[in-house]
Amino acid sequence: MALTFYDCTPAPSPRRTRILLAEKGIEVETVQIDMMKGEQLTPEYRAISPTCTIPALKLPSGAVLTENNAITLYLEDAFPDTPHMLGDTPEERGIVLNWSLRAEQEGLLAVAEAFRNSTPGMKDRATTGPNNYAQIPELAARGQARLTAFMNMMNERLNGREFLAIDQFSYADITAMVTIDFAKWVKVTPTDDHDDLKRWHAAVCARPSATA
Ligand SMILES: N[C@@H](CCC(=O)N[C@@H](CS)C(=O)NCC(=O)O)C(=O)O
Repeated sequence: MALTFYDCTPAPSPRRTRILLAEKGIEVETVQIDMMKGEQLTPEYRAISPTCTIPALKLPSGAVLTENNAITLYLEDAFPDTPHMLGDTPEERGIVLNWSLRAEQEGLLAVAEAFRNSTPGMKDRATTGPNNYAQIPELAARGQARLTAFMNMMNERLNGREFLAIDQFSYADITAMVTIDFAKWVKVTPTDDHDDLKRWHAAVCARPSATA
């Protein structure tokens, strides 16, 4: 089954897809989209992904998924014999998605808010997508504050737990791991108080998929 994955190696969002693919052992054809050259905004890529974002996954039918959450749901159902990244029961699926969405909304988007509103190279690119928006410095400060709250929340959640959502590695761990690594871009790392967060992060980073 031919799947085409639109990737950009240095960027955090397609890394979520790469880790998922590696954990599940799914082969895809990969096309690199160079964001440093603005390739995500070209008419050619816009015809594939109108959101002008990476990742995107083209399915055998020609349909294109532009959201990690949709890509994960699709791959989980289309390849049921590969390791389950959303758990094994309806309850686990709900819990995994719940925690992945929390990591995305409270963590990943906080880093993006801090990064995109403070980085000189992102001037007028404060959001992704086809339209340009000016930076708002206050949003950079808010993103930093939200990120600190996220790390505290994660540390608390991981107390006495091996994984973020359920008793096995899941999509929630992928989203959260990518978020903690992305936070380095805005110079935020777990502190000495974050023992459980650091233990969990070291363990998930030791998995072979982390280097995908
Ligand atoms: N909804 C997407 C968001 C993807 C996203 O924000 N990707 C970034 C790279 S990490 C992007 O495409 N940026 C394009 C830009 O900055 O113009 C997902 O999580 O799958």
